[in-house]
Amino acid sequence: MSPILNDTIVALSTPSGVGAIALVRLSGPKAIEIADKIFLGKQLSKQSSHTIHFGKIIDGAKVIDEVLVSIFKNPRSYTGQDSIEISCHGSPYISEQVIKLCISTGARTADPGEFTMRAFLNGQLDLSQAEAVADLISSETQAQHDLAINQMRGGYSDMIKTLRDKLIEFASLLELENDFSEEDVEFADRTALVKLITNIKTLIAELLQSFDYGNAIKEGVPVAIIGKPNVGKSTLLNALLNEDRAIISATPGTTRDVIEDTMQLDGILFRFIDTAGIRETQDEIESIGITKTKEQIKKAQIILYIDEIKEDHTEIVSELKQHDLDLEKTIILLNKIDDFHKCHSYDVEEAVSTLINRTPTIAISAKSGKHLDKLRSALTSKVKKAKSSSNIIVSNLRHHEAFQNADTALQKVLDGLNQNISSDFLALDIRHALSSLGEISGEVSTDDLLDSIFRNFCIGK
Ligand SMILES: Nc1nc2c(ncn2[C@@H]2O[C@H](COP(=O)(O)OP(=O)(O)OP(=O)(O)O)[C@@H](O)[C@H]2O)c(=O)[nH]1
Ligand SMILES: [Mg+2]
Repeated sequence: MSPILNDTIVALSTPSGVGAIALVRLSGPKAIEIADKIFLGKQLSKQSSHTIHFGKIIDGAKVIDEVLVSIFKNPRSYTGQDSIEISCHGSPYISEQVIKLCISTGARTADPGEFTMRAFLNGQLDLSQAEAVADLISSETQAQHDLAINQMRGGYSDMIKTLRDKLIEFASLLELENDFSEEDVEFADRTALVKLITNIKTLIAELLQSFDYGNAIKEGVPVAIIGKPNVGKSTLLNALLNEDRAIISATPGTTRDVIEDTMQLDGILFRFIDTAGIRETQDEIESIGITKTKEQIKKAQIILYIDEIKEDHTEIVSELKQHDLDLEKTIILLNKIDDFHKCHSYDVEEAVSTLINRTPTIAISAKSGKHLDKLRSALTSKVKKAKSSSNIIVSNLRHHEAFQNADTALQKVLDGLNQNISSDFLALDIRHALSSLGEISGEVSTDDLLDSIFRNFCIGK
C-alpha cells in the first residue's frame, strides 16, 4: 500500500452551513474502528459491508447527535478502503463535533480531493475518470453533465488501454531486436506497425477535433456578435441575456470594449460576446475595440453577423469575405424588421441566404424580440450538429495536450520507419507516445501532476 494510504482521513462531504442532513465521511484502515469508538449502537466492526445502522454519536457521556452510519468494507467502497459515512443532523456545530471526535480517536482531516485520489491510487478509477468526477460536481448544464458522466463511466479509458497494449507489444519487439543487433533480425513486423500507428493517429485526430466542441460545452460556447456600427449588436446581446448588460444608443461606435455574459439555452451554456462595430475610424479607442473584435471572431465557435435589413443586400458577399468569416460558423441576422415595411422580410431572408451558399439567415427585431426564438433554435441546433460528428469527446485541456504529444511522437515513429532508422530509436519514440497516452489515464503520473489535479476538488470528495 502506498504510504499516503496508511492513515484514516475524515471530512465533511456535504456543503458547510445549515442543512437537513450533513454527511461526515471516513476512509482508511481504521475507519470502522474509529467510528466504533464514538458510536453508541451496534458494534460496527461486526456488521457486514453495505449496511446502515441507527445510533448515537457520543463524546464520553454526552450525546452529540442521533445518526445513521453506513459501512463500506474494502474493496467495495468509493476509495477502495474501509469507509464509513455518518449522516447527522445538518448543523455546522454537530458536524464539527463529529469530525473533532474522529480526529481525537485517530483520524486526520482530508485534503481536497483526497477521497478521490485514494480511489485513483487504489485503481477504482483511472485519472481521466477522477477528473470527470470534479467536472460532474461542477456541471451546471445538461450538456456539461452528459460530457462528465460519459467520461466518468469510462470515456476513452478502455480505448487508450487497448492502444497502449498494442504499442507496448511493438516497443518490446523492437527493443528485443536491439538486443540481437549483431544478428540483423526483425521481430517487429514493420508493415503492421505502420498500419497500427496510422490507425491510432486517425483516432487521435478525431479526438483532437472533438476538443473544440468539448471545451466549448465546458466553458460555454463562444458566440461573437459582429457587424457594422449601430446595427443593433448590443440590443441583441441584451435581448438574448434578458438584461441591460450593454449600453445601447443611436450613436454609431457606442460599444468599444468586448462585453460578454453566459446564458443557458436548451441545456447548453452559451457565452455571448458583444463587440465594437467594424468600420474605418480615426478614433484610437474605437480602433482598439475593432482589433479586439477581430480576435473574438477567431476564437468564436459561432458568429452572428448582423446587418440592418434592407431590400438589397448584394454587398454582403464582399463584406463577409472582407472579414474572412468562416461561413460554416456563421448565422446572418437581418435586424430591425419592425422598421422595415418595403417588402416581406422572408423574401429578403431567402435572397440573402441564396447569395451566400445557403448560410442560415434570419430576419429579426432585437428590439421587439421578434423571431429571436428562431435564432435560439438555430444556435442550439448548430451545437448539436457539431456534436453528432464525434462519439467520444475530449473536453479536458490536459488530455488534449497529451493526445497532441502522443501524435507528435507517433509521427516521429512513422518518419523513422520511412527512413529505416534503427529499432532502438523507433522504440524510444513509441515509448514517448506511450507515456503521453499513459498520462491521460494516470498510468504515468507524477506527484506534482496528481497534486495539481486533486487540489481543485472540494474537501470531502
Ligand atoms: N427599430 C429598431 N431599432 C433597433 C433595433 N435594434 C437596435 N435598434 C436601435 O439601433 C440603435 C443602435 O443599437 P445598438 O444595439 O447600440 O447597436 P450596436 O450595433 O451595438 O452599435 P455600436 O455599439 O455602436 O456598434 C439604437 O438606437 C437601438 O435602439 C431593432 O430591432 N429595431
Ligand atoms: Mg454596441
